[in-house]
Amino acid sequence: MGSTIAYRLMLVVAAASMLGLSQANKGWGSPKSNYTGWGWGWNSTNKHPLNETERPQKITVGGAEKWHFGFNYSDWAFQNAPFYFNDTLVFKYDPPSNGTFPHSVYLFPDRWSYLNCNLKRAKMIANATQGGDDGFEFVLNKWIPYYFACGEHNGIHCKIGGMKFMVVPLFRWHY
Ligand SMILES: *[C@@H]1O[C@H](CO)[C@@H](O)[C@H](O)[C@H]1NC(C)=O
Ligand SMILES: *[C@@H]1O[C@H](CO)[C@@H](O)[C@H](O)[C@H]1NC(C)=O
Ligand SMILES: *[C@@H]1O[C@H](CO)[C@@H](O)[C@H](O)[C@H]1NC(C)=O
Ligand SMILES: *[C@@H]1O[C@H](CO)[C@@H](O)[C@H](O)[C@H]1NC(C)=O
Ligand SMILES: *[C@@H]1O[C@H](CO)[C@@H](O)[C@H](O)[C@H]1NC(C)=O
Ligand SMILES: *[C@@H]1O[C@H](CO)[C@@H](O)[C@H](O)[C@H]1NC(C)=O
Ligand SMILES: *[C@@H]1O[C@H](CO)[C@@H](O)[C@H](O)[C@H]1NC(C)=O
Ligand SMILES: [Cu+2]
Repeated sequence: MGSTIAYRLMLVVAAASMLGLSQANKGWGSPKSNYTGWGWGWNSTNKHPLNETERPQKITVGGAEKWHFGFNYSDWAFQNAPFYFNDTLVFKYDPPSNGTFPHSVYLFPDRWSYLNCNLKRAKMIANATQGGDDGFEFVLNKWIPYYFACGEHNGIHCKIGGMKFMVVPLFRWHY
């Protein structure tokens, strides 16, 4: 009994430490022969990958790059797809300070606004300070396309800073 609990605790710790490595894996169509299919956080040197019947994952947007000007997040989203229903995206960015550009997180209501980086009807979901510390967390809990962008500098970060991407969460069929 006691050992079972200890074992479960170890699993939780292992899973938690693996969640931090959300960058490591790639999405569909990966040619890697050892690709396991659902393995967010898979780390090939770790002998205990998450069970295939996975819980939702926490994914840091941009991975180690976090959320900043001048990184192609569309590319990142494409390479890190698929994302799943109830996965959590974590946006990490420094709060405004001397010498750093502030960032934020907006959701566009439609594809047109997204393509044009038109913020008129976009909704701010995280302000310039909310990306600090552990970051701003957003759960993909609707089955819709999500259009994310940074809303700073009147859309400039979105337009030329690469700070926008789209995600359509999939269902995990084997719950
Ligand atoms: C797949 O696993 C085998 C055996 O563990 C290993 O020899 C091989 O290098 C791996 N291939 C890739 C692409 O990781
Ligand atoms: C995989 O996990 C091991 C042990 O936790 C760690 O030392 C190693 O750096 C990780 N590898 C990658 C590619 O993240
Ligand atoms: C994963 O979990 C399922 C359900 O709990 C279990 O049947 C299965 O054996 C587990 N697989 C591995 C590789 O641990
Ligand atoms: C998503 O999370 C909500 C709230 O925790 C839960 O009620 C729902 O069953 C989950 N849905 C799936 C498909 O995991
Ligand atoms: C910002 O940096 C400048 C030069 O490094 C310094 O003089 C100024 O006091 C700083 N302002 C704040 C608010 O830290
Ligand atoms: C950002 O949002 C947080 C949490 O809602 C709030 O405490 C903070 O004052 C806001 N900051 C700015 C600059 O609006
Ligand atoms: C990001 O990368 C994609 C595909 O690689 C490319 O089509 C797109 O123009 C790039 N966006 C920016 C802002 O550089
Ligand atoms: Cu920005």
